[in-house]
Amino acid sequence: MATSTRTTQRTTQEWQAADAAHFLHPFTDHQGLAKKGARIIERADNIYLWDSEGHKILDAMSGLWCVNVGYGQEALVQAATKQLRQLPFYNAFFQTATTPAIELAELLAEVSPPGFEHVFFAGSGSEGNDTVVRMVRRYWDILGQPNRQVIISRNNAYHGSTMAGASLGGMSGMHAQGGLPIPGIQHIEQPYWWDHGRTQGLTRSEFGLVAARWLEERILAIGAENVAAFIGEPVQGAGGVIIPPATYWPEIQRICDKYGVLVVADEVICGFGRTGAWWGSQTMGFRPDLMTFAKGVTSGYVPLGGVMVGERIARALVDQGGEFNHGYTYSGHPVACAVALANIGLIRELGLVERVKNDTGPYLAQRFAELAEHPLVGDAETCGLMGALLLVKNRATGAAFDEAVGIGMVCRGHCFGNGLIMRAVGDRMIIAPPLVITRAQIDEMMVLIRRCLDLTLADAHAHGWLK
Ligand code: PXG
Repeated sequence: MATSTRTTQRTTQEWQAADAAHFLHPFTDHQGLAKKGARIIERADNIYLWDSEGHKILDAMSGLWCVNVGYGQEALVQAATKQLRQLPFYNAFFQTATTPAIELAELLAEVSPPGFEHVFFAGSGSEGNDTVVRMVRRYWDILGQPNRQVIISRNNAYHGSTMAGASLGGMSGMHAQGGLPIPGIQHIEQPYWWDHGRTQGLTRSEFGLVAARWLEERILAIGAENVAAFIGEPVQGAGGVIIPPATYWPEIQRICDKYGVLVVADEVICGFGRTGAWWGSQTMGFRPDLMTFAKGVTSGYVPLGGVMVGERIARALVDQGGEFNHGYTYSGHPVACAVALANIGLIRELGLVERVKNDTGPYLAQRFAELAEHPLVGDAETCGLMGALLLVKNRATGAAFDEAVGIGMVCRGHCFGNGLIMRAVGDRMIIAPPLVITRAQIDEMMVLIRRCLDLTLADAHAHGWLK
């Protein structure tokens, strides 16, 4: 078991006070947090975390969709320390390279679909998507079609929190702060059957085609000669694990091919085995031109992101483009690349992608189908090792709870109180456990989920929220 990494001995309250005094957290209302005090996480092993009060917590979110190989993997620790000693940093700008970056580029090409022979490294998913914006616009410049500027994305997409990432994303709360989106980015409706198809009386597969054709309508409205690319997460993660119908992505591909529009898969969550294939685009049946990655590439042990660059863009950049005036200090950071090499090696050695596809993914689907019978659950869906439970007031009609109830947050509170980390996105309770999770641990997770649903149901009865 890992030893504590704290530098000084303090009580939980002392940590919380120092946290409130100095640490501005991402996406956080700090007044609210200061009243409660942050939960201090001190150590982890496999799929479990321990907080500063000694509570053991089952981490059904893999940190933040990233710890694919689970915590405490010594191979990654060794890879980092070895590289830190040998060469902690060197850049890749001035006609130099480091060996871990070269080897990782080679390995990423190996685990990517045919036609992906090149990679551009960044430090995070957001930076990867900034690279995407610059690269697709540069591509069309090189091809002599500089008018192709517009990138089409979707409502409720998440593509990061930099100016470009937040603009590509379709989160209204993010657009409301800081004058976003930046010019040249447009959004169509998301392929969320429950909200946009079910109520129209469409089957899921009919709806998939309808939702894809919203893209065609938008391309025609803008003029195909002005459209650079379409970007989407194969399965929307932060938006609430929105799994599109199987008909959606192939139709998106057909439309993009028809109008010569580039396809970008944001694989930051779906990549590296999450859906039961190396890439979510493989599970969803489409062939992107670019794939953004981060998170699972290092299982979150150190930060790394980037973009897999498909053949037609790579050929334009390499053969015709001259210098592409873009890059980051940490593009190809040797320590991050060394950890990624060890991580991908471990994913292969443990057969995690196959395990998700053939064993734990189908098992999670089966266990989630049982949860669909719970009185609070209107819909239960999984894709590989991501899953969502939609909490509804009335299963027969699908009627939603009053927004003021915040049923998802009520349920999340019970999760926190019962040793389970599950996220609430609106009324959708979502999970994405580490890919090393076993069937027995899935059973253990199901006991906790069911307990939290039952406690939430009891609250709903007690407070009259079901009326
Ligand atoms: N694309 C996708 C699809 C993501 O999920 C990013 C890009 C940005 O990556 P970085 O490394 O810049 O954070 C993400 C990140 C949530 C949540 O609440 C999800 C993410 C980040 C923070 C919170 O589910 N995904």
